[in-house]
Amino acid sequence: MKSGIQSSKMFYILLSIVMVSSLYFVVPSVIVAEESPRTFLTHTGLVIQTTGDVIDPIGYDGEALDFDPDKFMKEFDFGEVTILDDGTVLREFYITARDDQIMEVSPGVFYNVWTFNDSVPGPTIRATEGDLVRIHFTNEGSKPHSLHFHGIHKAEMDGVFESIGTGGKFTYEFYAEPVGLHLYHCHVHPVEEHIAHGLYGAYIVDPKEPREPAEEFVFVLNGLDTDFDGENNFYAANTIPFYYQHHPIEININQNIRAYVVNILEFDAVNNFHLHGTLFHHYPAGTDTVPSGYNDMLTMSQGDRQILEFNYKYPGLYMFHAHNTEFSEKGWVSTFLVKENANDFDTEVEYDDII
Ligand SMILES: [Cu+2]
Repeated sequence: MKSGIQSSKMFYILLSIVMVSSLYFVVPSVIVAEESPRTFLTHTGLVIQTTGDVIDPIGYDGEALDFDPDKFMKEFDFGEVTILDDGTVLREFYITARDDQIMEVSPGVFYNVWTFNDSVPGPTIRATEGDLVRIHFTNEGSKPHSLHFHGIHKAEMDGVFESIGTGGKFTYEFYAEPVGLHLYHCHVHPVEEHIAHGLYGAYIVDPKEPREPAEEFVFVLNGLDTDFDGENNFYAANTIPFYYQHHPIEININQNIRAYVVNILEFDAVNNFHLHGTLFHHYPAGTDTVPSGYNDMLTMSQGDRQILEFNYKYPGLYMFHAHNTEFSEKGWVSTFLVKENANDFDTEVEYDDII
């Protein structure tokens, strides 16, 4: 009898263990939520706490920063123009580096961005071949920074061996050459850290004879390592994951589109760009007048850039994204909304012209 009571006690004890254990599978989030945030030392030396990909900005007291990808993709900085005595066009730009700001890069995800002119990417610098480019650089950050431009220039203007300390200034000067799509970025060691935090931008040198008219967009392909483990948690065109998926870029059918695509993605060896519903002619670094191919896919390593020219034959919503599915599912997915333009369907006029 006694052993019978003990057996039933054991049964109920085992049953209650099984029931409590099964709750883990019913409400695992409750259990995960009880994990204590882990403490990390960030690149900037701040101590922050996080339970995973989402950074709780404890410890950040930097200025909050907003970024508008729609504005960025169509905004070009042509500088302040002066015509010199010999007829040369001088373009002066003012770029300030900071490393103390935070940006909500995705809902609830805060990231300590390092910025050129309060923006990630920095402003798209634009000049015409042969212009004299003068860049007044100021470092208002807590770490040394520099500006390294791709293109043709003197060694002392390369921004690699002379890092500019806190409060320092440096004037970079060079002629805009060659024609094409280039980039600039901070080149202070460890470069990986300075690029991963956002110190880069696009640099366009237009030919003296302008390219054909087109609607122009800049897409800087980048990523965000929000938990500082040396891998990207998010990927994007123009910094904000999934932005152009939720805010389609509106264009018209048969409208000529020119996209300036720069890959600055840190930590991953290659990035890529895939366009749906049409194909593009592409110009590597934009330096040649003859396209290198007609394709809907581009594969680019870090620092690679391409000018793409295309148009859409049919209206509708079309994706463009990384064909690397990990990247697209973590934010590098965008859309064009192609609208009908009545003027493009005036076939009667075309018919009359042929007659
Ligand atoms: Cu830097």
